[in-house]
Amino acid sequence: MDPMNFSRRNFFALAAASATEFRALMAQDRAKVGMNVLSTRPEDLEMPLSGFSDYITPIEHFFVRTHVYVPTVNLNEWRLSIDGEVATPLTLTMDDVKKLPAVELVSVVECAGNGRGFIDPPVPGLQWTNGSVGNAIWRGVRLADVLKRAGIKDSGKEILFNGADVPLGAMQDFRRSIPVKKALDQNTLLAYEMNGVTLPVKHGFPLRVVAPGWASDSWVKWLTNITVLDKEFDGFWMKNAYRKPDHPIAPGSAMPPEKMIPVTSLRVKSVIARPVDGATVRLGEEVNVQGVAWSGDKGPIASVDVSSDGGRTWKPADLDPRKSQFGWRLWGFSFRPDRESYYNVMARATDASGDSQPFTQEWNPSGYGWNVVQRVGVNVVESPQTTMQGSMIIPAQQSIPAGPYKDACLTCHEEDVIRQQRLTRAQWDREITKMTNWGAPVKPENRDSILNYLVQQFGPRPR
Ligand code: HEC
Ligand SMILES: Nc1nc2c(c(=O)[nH]1)N[C@H]1C(S)=C(S)[C@@H](COP(=O)(O)O)O[C@H]1N2
Ligand SMILES: [Mo]
Repeated sequence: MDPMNFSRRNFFALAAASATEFRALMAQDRAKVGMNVLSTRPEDLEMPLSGFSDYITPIEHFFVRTHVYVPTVNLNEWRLSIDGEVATPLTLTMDDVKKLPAVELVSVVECAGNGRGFIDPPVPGLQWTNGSVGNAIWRGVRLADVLKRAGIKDSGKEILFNGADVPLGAMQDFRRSIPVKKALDQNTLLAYEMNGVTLPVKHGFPLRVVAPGWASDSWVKWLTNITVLDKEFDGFWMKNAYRKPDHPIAPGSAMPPEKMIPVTSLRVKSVIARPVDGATVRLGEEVNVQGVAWSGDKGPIASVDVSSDGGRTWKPADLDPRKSQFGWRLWGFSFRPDRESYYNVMARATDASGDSQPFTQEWNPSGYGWNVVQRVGVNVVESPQTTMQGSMIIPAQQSIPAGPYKDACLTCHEEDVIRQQRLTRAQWDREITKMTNWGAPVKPENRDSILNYLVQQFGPRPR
């Protein structure tokens, strides 16, 4: 299998579909600004910390997560099909969809892997820090209304979604299913607008699933097919990816996917937008701590507490009046340091069920669900010199030697996704197997040298 042929095939498929319309659609999207680029191709973009000062995240700061390249969708040809365990299979145009009652809601969308970059020992995957999350206004129709028109049979248990994106190489198509109960929830939508504009191409034009309170792997973009199944979908993206143990396991150990449970609800969490870690403040000035908090199925944010002394004492933050069941809540807290010192500022959110953020994370093999209490250091001094900026550092691009590694690993994506990893030999060995299964042309006689190179260049962090 030659992955160049695969990527070329995808490229020509795109080009042939309607290059002009695609370019026009992309041009109508707001350009992304100031994002952390985790992968250029397929595109994965992280929102900077400053984005946590907005109640509604502007599209130019909204994170992007794509497993493969963004597909072209021509609205005139686009159809939504509903089939499987239904009384009446349907094929809908966008006009048909828009005839159903329109519903609008504010909801956080957060990637299950948000915060993976903090997990220790490190695990493979995009090394997100805080910003694979955003809060948007979604407008669309209730999935329940669409399903009612088709009529779910008694045998229908799970709703499977597929989008127009095309897999790379031999990887499986990105498809996800959710239980009927979640699908029929009145807040589960099929959205065609985001923040008052047509759903942008990168966010799933023309239609995407909105599953409020759940991690965004279930929020399928570029939706084209809904299939009612009599059981959970058994493809790779349900049975291998997006699963975690249902109990703590030893850090660094592996667990077979069938022993793990699917990622569903988000966990209560808060992020400090400012001050940034390492900021310097003049003695006598107020320190304004500000951020957002959100939660999942267990109920909205009830309170956020802030500590300025490393967790010894806590005081409640002020909550912004703007709130909704699934949106995030802005909060603020000020204190006036009374001496020169390094202040460890922490924020801890609690949801309506009484769940609070943990102080240490239960490790899991794919690094899902990070919600540890965040800490930022604030240096209070008489006369400040400079302000440090805290941000994730991806080492600068080095020149990549021609050879088996380049040929096998740098066709579908760039080296950026590889460079951010810090993995053991065993973890790199599993990554090579995963990529080989997806069609990476790793010749058996080169496998060892590729593995050695990866371990040498991108091995575990020194302890
Ligand atoms: C056939 C195309 C293809 C080839 C060739 C390929 N990859 Fe990938 N790789 C992907 C795709 C697609 C993703 C993104 C998957 C996602 O976003 O979930 C990816 C993601 C990754 C990641 C991020 C972690 C993860 O598992 O998602 C690493 C690390 C990686 N590849 C390493 C490699 C290495 C090392 C090689 C060479 C042995 C290689 N890739 C060759 C398709 C490929
Ligand atoms: N069709 C399709 N839908 C998808 C994905 C994808 O790769 N293909 N990625 C999912 C994941 S893992 C995330 S985190 C969200 C990201 O949504 P966003 O790019 O609009 O922020 O889309 C989800 N929906
Ligand atoms: Mo995700």
